[in-house]
Amino acid sequence: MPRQFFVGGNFKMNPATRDAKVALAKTLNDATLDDSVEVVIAPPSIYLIPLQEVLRKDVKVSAQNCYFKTSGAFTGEISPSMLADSRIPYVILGHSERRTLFHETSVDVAQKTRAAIDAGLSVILCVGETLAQREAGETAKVVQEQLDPVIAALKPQEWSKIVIAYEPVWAIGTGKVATSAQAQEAHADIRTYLSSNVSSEVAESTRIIYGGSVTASNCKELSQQPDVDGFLVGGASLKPEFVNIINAKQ
Ligand code: G2H
Repeated sequence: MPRQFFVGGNFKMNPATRDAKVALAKTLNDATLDDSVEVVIAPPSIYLIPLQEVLRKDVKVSAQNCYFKTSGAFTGEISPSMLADSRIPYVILGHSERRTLFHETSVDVAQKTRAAIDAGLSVILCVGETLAQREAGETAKVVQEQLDPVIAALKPQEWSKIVIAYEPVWAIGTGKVATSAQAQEAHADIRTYLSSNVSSEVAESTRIIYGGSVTASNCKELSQQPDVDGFLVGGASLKPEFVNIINAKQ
């Protein structure tokens, strides 16, 4: 079965006001979107429920993070079961900003992934190398090390709830997008690794999306790569051009 194209909008801690977020929802509500694409937007957690209420029903929402415990004395955290209870279907885990600024390890990310799956959520699992790691020829190794604890934590059938976002750190918010050849190579390497370490079925069916300075002008070429199954979009998801990115395959 062909993999469904997936486009996520990661708002990060943007834009500043509720009105601006409602305006983004309105842009999506009024747009003609390719109905073969799964579209998910990830606003800051305080806006998940209000945005879900105003958004068209074929656009889903995602949290940008969660904790791995169900409840308890964890000030400032949100649990996967709370997201599920609020009918939030997705959570982004392992974004490089979480790994770098908030010191999340790949083991932490795997623990959160396990908890999210247990709560019934789907996960947008982010992996990717730094510029120094790429220049040292370590891209595949770094990504594999990020995937290993998740592979150990999940049963093969649970991979249907995972979308892998390959996001080279050097391309995030920098305007320096990976070339379509670089993205294709990294995505194909991930698929080969899943085939050897989970199963060929999981490798074939898991969506691997690209993130890092995706815009309306570079998305078409990237979308034509055989192993690029969509995008995780940051800056451009806050602009009307997000609609063009959703419709990249048309
Ligand atoms: C990568 C991406 C979204 P941007 O972080 O996850 O952001 O498109 O701004 O590089």
